[in-house]
Amino acid sequence: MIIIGEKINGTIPGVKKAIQEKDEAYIRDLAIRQTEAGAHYLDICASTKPEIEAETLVWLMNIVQDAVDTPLCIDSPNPRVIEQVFKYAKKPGLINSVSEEGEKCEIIYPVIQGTDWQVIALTCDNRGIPSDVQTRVEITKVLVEKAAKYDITPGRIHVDPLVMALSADNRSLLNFVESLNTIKSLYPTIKVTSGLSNISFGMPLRKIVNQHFLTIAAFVGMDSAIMDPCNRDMYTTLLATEALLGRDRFCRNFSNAYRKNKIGPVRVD
Ligand code: THG
Repeated sequence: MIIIGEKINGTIPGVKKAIQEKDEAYIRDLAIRQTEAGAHYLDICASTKPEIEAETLVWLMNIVQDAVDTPLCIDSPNPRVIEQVFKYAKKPGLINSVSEEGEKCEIIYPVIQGTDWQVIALTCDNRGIPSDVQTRVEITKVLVEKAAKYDITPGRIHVDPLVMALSADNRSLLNFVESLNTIKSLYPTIKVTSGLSNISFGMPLRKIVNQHFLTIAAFVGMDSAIMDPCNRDMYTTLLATEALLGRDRFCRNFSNAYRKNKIGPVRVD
């Protein structure tokens, strides 16, 4: 599983405060801790008011890149902001995200044309987030076809089918699985991603529900997850699931992580 560390996000109160107080050490610590916990990419989301979003993102990106070598996942709802800050990334990473809303593809795809950058593609459009599988698949087709015009192959696209809250839509997980299967049958090399926390919105014991979502999603072939790798229960769920799915030879990662007197977890790819 490709882990996209979610903790540098201005919607989290501690991060919001660090941004306001220009607390570099706080951000640096989050970058180091997530990297040491096994993150392959670090999501960077400013979530400030629009006037200062770009400068805040650049500030965050510089701190993170001075602290760790982990590639970035640049997270903004505004494609013009991504376009502006892109040049401050020191190595190729992930763009979060394009969708069929507005001119997102037309702005972002040319920026990553001819690079090794990958992109998260949300299955939503100007009508909003679809609740059915068919519309998700149709939007994916358009996003992939538009990408091809800029030589962006399906292998560089992580489709995020935007899982709904299970408490609002009883078929949320089942629709996610069906979307993943249909999208992968159309484009075998495409990647599927998801945040882990939306599914449990409005439920008690959210973290337990999120962990079980991760297990099922990994089982059906989700490629990447936007998650908190520093959350021990979530990371343990991931290691146990990888072992159960035969992706951890001799259960070495799992054993190294949790047998007494052993060093901490090694990365799971
Ligand atoms: N898809 C895509 N991008 C996304 C999301 C998605 N970006 C934003 C969001 N969803 C994913 N990021 C977060 C960041 C923080 C939290 C949830 C989602 C969060 N964090 C708590 C904290 O750090 O305090 C608790 C974390 C924990 O312990 O599990 O809630 O869906 N493409």
